[in-house]
Amino acid sequence: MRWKPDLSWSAVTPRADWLNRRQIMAGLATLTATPALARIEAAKSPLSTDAAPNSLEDITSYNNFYEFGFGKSDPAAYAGSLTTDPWSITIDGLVDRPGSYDLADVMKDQPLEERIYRLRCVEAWSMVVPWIGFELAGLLNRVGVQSGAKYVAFETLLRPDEMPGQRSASMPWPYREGLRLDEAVHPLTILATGLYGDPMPKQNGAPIRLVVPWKYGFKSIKSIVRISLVAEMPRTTWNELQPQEYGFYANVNPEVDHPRWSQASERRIGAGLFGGRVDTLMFNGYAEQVAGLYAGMDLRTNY
Ligand SMILES: Nc1nc2c(c(=O)[nH]1)N[C@H]1C(S)=C(S)[C@@H](COP(=O)(O)O)O[C@H]1N2
Ligand SMILES: [Mo]
Repeated sequence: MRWKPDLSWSAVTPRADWLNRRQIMAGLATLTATPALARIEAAKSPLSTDAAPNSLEDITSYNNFYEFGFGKSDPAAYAGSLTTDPWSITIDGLVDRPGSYDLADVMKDQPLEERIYRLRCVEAWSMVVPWIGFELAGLLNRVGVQSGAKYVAFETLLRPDEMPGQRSASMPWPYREGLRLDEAVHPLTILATGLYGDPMPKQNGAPIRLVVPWKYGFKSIKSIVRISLVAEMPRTTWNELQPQEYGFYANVNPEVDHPRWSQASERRIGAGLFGGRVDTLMFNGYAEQVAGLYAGMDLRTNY
């Protein structure tokens, strides 16, 4: 986002203040005790793009994860201190089986697939990422969605001890996002738990994050701890901060410019300073699969 918070946490909090001794020791222990990460078995999917994925280096060094700072390299520098095990997700609202589920339970019986998707940030840069994940629809089926549910709301972990950005009030925490129910159960919508065949790097939203490839990247909320089935359109972080700039739908649309910049093209990260500009595609190239979700809607007013 080009939106500037009035007070950036990094300007007021020297790193040493929040990286305390306990965290340093815990970090060292994990470093020495963790064996090589197990590779994840995942089936290939016809829903993957055949575009060349970005390098692991690009994907893990150029990130937006404001809980760790506003700079693109802040998440890689600071997310290492995030404890992602144990992890549980509260599933509540209009569901038959609400509760607090362990990550392993959330993933139980959900077939993991590799999904190579384009990721288009509203700031007009993009990447191609080989996610590992499962369809959100599978999880929603398992918990039983009740008939009054129209939307799905998501929340990121709130843990200022480990997420230094959350010590600044420049954004309302926790980060929140939401989807309409039909968007949430679309087969392209996944909960991703890894990429490049390994568990999710922390800067990319470990241990589990949403990926909705036809929407601007800010919809793809990271490090999820709550999923709520609700009747009304839920509040979402960027819409709340700048409603004229960030709508609830946030479908990638080259014809509807952001108030402060064009959305007609994008800079493909890693493609070099001069070679990297490509045209932005309607629904980020997924129009064939998702345009029907918006039949009859004015996409200029429902941006
Ligand atoms: N919790 C949380 N989720 C988030 C963000 C964030 O700041 N906090 N940034 C969003 C934005 S703007 C983008 S473009 C993508 C970036 O995902 P990546 O860093 O894995 O490329 O994550 C999205 N999810
Ligand atoms: Mo973004």
